[in-house]
Amino acid sequence: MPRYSRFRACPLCEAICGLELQFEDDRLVAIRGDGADPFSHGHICPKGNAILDLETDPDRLTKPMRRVGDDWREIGWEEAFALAGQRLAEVQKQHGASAVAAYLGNPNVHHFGHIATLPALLRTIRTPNVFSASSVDQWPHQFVNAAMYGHQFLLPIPDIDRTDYFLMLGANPVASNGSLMTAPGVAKRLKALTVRGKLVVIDPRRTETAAIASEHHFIRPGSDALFLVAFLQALVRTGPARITAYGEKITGMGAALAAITAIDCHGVEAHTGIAMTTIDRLANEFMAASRAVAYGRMGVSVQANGTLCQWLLQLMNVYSGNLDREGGALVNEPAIAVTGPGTNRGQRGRWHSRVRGLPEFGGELPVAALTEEIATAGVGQVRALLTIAGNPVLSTPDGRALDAAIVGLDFYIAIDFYINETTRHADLILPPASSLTQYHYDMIFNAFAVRRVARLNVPVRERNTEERADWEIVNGIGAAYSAAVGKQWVPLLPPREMIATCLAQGGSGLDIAMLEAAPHGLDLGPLRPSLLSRLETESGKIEAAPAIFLDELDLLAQRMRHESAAAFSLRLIGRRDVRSNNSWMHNAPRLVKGKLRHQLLMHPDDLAARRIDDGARVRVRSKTGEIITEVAASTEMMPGVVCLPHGYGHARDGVRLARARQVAGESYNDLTDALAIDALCGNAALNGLLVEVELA
Ligand SMILES: Nc1nc2c(c(=O)[nH]1)N[C@H]1C(S)=C(S)[C@@H](COP(=O)(O)OP(=O)(O)OC[C@H]3O[C@@H](n4cnc5c(=O)[nH]c(N)nc54)[C@H](O)[C@@H]3O)O[C@H]1N2
Ligand SMILES: Nc1nc2c(c(=O)[nH]1)N[C@H]1C(S)=C(S)[C@@H](COP(=O)(O)OP(=O)(O)OC[C@H]3O[C@@H](n4cnc5c(=O)[nH]c(N)nc54)[C@H](O)[C@@H]3O)O[C@H]1N2
Ligand code: SF4
Ligand SMILES: [Mo]
Repeated sequence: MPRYSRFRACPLCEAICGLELQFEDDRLVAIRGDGADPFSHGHICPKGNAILDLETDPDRLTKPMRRVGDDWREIGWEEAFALAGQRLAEVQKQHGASAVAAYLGNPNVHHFGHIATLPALLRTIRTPNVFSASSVDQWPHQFVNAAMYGHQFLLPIPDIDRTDYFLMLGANPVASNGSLMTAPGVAKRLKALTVRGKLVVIDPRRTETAAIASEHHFIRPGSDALFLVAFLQALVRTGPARITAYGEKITGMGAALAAITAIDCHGVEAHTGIAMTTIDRLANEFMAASRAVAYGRMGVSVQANGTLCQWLLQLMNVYSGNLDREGGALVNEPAIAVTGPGTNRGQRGRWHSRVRGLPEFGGELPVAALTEEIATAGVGQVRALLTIAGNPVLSTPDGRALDAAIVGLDFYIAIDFYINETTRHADLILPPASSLTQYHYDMIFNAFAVRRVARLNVPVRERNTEERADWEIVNGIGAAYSAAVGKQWVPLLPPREMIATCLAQGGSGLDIAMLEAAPHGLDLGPLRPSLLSRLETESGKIEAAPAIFLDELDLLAQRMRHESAAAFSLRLIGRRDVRSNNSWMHNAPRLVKGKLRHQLLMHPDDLAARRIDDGARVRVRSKTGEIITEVAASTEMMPGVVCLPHGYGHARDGVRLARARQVAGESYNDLTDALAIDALCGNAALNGLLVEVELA
């Protein structure tokens, strides 16, 4: 049988690696990295290969499924769209617009057919109750960008290939392949950096990234804000701020530094685990490096001080003169613009959540408020739900409570191809065809990439006639809903047309024909300084000291004094593994075979203190809930800190994932607390959770 290859970027994580997909007839038979991709240079990880499993997964739905009691019945697409539109309209007619809520999961950002079409559907449904995985993830970054630079996506990205000094907090790109830093083959890039200069990792676990770093320091979970304050104070001691490069385009640096230097950092070692002498040395190195960058991700974002941490990290780059500078942190200039006129800047507080009064950000409410909006009776209560490519029961705080609340809904529609821990409760599931059958342009990750790149992904095979693509499903629901409420639905164009329009408006000079002529993608060169001319703040300047950040800094100092008196117990943090993808790829046989990856990691001294043996079954208890799982002794852990991956716990009634159900492990988010949020932006605080561990 003759084999032929088609080329396409991987849709599974932010690294957007080019893949070579080999077919025999219409059958996908092998996948390897695309050596001709000028950005990923042939890199591929085990998940990229697992696309083979996803494409042939017998549990993957291809037709709409309607719930009938405890069972499911296949129905036709037109019947499914009509039902969806009619039920959403009925619920809103009876209970008001906000009675319908939507939750958008992570894969939406990886599929043009979702990200480009969903805003129109959500506008038509007109609900204030829009939630997404962004508020269990990168809201602090978006929030800080909006406050300092005037747009949530004016995101400074570490110039990983040119920097000489990389200070990294709470990120493990060797496992996660990089986040808010699209850098395919990141391990190679980091190794090159450690030859040329220095990578310093600050993390409560000696991670895969820490293992290849020049230097690693344990830090007590949740104490990063104090570490960063101490770091900035140390920078100040090295000499004046190098901000002349920003000219008139910065304001508030004096106020920011005054507030930061006023904080008493004498307790920094007791609080963080890192000595002041170490911080001083690192700060001296950071200032002395010709090109340096500070960066923090999940570990410092998804915690109570997430926003403060992101602000302080920006200030470190500003202070050392490394913002908007080659080898420092630069904003990409993507071919499809995500900033500028007509884009979502990231406004805040235009409405508030009903129960807790949490402010909206960028058109969304914090997902930590979703359960209470469903479960609390009263005017405006959520009674119908639409989830799109998400699994909030496993991925959002206090998942068990959400699980219970969803059961009480009047109607629940899921756009997903799996019956997972969340969608098992749906009344209607609408499964999209494989994205390999659709045009795709990575709007978000081209914008967050460490180089200026562009790549159009064309369908590599036909979709089966009985299937519908994501954008067709959105159109189907939109049209049926509009008909039911007497509105006009303007059909959304197919992705190829939309991509062509977006490129034409993007002002990069690229058009779709040029991208079609470059099947492996285009490299447009390294990042360039552009932030200063693109600021969207009202002042037209970098706002170094937004008032709410200064207020929060005050509170931080107070909270720390309070906390040092509190009893110290174990703190729980998360982890990622190259063979996992949030909650949804444990049904892929090639990812879950071999060694177990779900265990709670704990330092041998902490085990010994509790007379627990390596491998024992343990009960992990938090204020919110408890789980029982296996423990593994690990000297990778900082004493006093335990570590559990999220996205496990599949063996629940009604979950139709045959392979995943056999994978051991429980859900991290059965322990987390929906009330624990980063007060500044409303992002969930999942890392650094206080827990107890005992023999089960
Ligand atoms: N404790 C803890 N919790 C966390 C995290 C953590 O580190 N610790 N991480 C958080 C982060 S960063 C994130 S992004 C979230 C993720 O949270 P979610 O987005 O809620 O969860 P996923 O596990 O990504 O689930 C994705 C769903 O999309 C479906 N899907 C996959 N591809 C497609 C597609 O092409 N179309 C459609 N329609 N559906 C598709 C899958 O079947 C799956 O049901 O989890 C968050 N939760
Ligand atoms: N293989 C794989 N890759 C993925 C994903 C996946 O599930 N699997 N998910 C994708 C998604 S949606 C995202 S958002 C990215 C996330 O990408 P990363 O942010 O790189 O991912 P994590 O591995 O969660 O890294 C968080 C690190 O923070 C540390 N940490 C926890 N608490 C603290 C703390 O209080 N302080 C400090 N300093 N560190 C702390 C943890 O030990 C961990 O090493 O990964 C993406 N890539
Ligand atoms: S690193 Fe990410 S983009 Fe690359 S192959 Fe793996 S999952 Fe796909
Ligand atoms: Mo994420």
